[in-house]
Amino acid sequence: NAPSLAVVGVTGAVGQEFLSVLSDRDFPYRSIKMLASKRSAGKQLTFQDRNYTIEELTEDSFDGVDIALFSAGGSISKHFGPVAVDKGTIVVDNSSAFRMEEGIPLVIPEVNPEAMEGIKVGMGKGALIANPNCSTIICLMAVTPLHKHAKVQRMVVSTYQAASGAGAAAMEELELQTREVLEGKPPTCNIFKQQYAFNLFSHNAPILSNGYNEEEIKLVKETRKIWNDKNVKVTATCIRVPVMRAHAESVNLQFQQPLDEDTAKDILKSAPGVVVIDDRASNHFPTPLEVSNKDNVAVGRIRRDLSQDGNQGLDIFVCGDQIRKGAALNAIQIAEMLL
Ligand code: 11C
Repeated sequence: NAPSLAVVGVTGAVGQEFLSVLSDRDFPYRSIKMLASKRSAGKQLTFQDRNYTIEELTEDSFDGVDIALFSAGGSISKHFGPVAVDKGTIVVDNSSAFRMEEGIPLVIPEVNPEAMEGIKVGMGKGALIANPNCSTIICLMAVTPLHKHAKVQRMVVSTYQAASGAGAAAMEELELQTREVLEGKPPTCNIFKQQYAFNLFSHNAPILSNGYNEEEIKLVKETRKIWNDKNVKVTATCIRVPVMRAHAESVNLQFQQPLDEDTAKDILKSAPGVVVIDDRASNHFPTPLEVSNKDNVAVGRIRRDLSQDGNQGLDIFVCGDQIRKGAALNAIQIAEMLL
């Protein structure tokens, strides 16, 4: 018996990607509700050759819904997530609202599927499962197979994050600004308060009193929760770069056990959802463009960290589609595990 679905935030960049991924993966469903804010309610949408009217998200939206995929921002999730769970719906939430809450699984299916063990459609009650932040997903897809082999003690991450992480409006602004700058006009700065095209800047998430921004702290805390390892040392610097939809991350690793380059490459070659692009002879390594609209996370620049003794450290470079594996695909893989 196929589940009934709801997509919350269906008009957003991730909401639209939910639909593409559901279609690409032939996700079974008996009905699907397209939910959004009042502003979009009444608009028409075609999905798999059927016309749908977008409905306004209300407290009654979840009657009879088995699985709801949420991507409408933290405050919508905070309010409507528990409403849906009370109705018996299993919510897969893409926002940061519940990620660090005790008892709520934070899941990357290739990494910690055991965290959502026992949560299934048909179990007779609702539940909430959180989708990690995109930077965390993309990083841990590549690092976890190495961590399982040699145990990461410390990880230093530097991100190069795409416009899509800030939503469809930010992607539009990047395109608009690029045109404006090329035409010699002043760039429109609505989403970001500074020029984005032909520039880069520190991630726009709020800065905390310790000098880190919230995006960086998500990488620290979510890694510890997903790996169930309170002691792993993580530090990050998150930067927004003028790229449309895929994040890149430079990751420096320090291991407890030695791990040489060749073994690391072999491990990564057989890791699910990971492809190795590491051709030193032709200087071909992962790029955001190459992974855009792709499911797999690409990893390359796999090399021994010369600043560490022996084989205790590695440097790698990772790229992944932010909207797909960083958000919609990961959420739908979680939903697949509910069936
Ligand atoms: C970005 N990762 O790339 C952010 C956006 O916690 O889900 C998503 C924020 C989140 O800007």
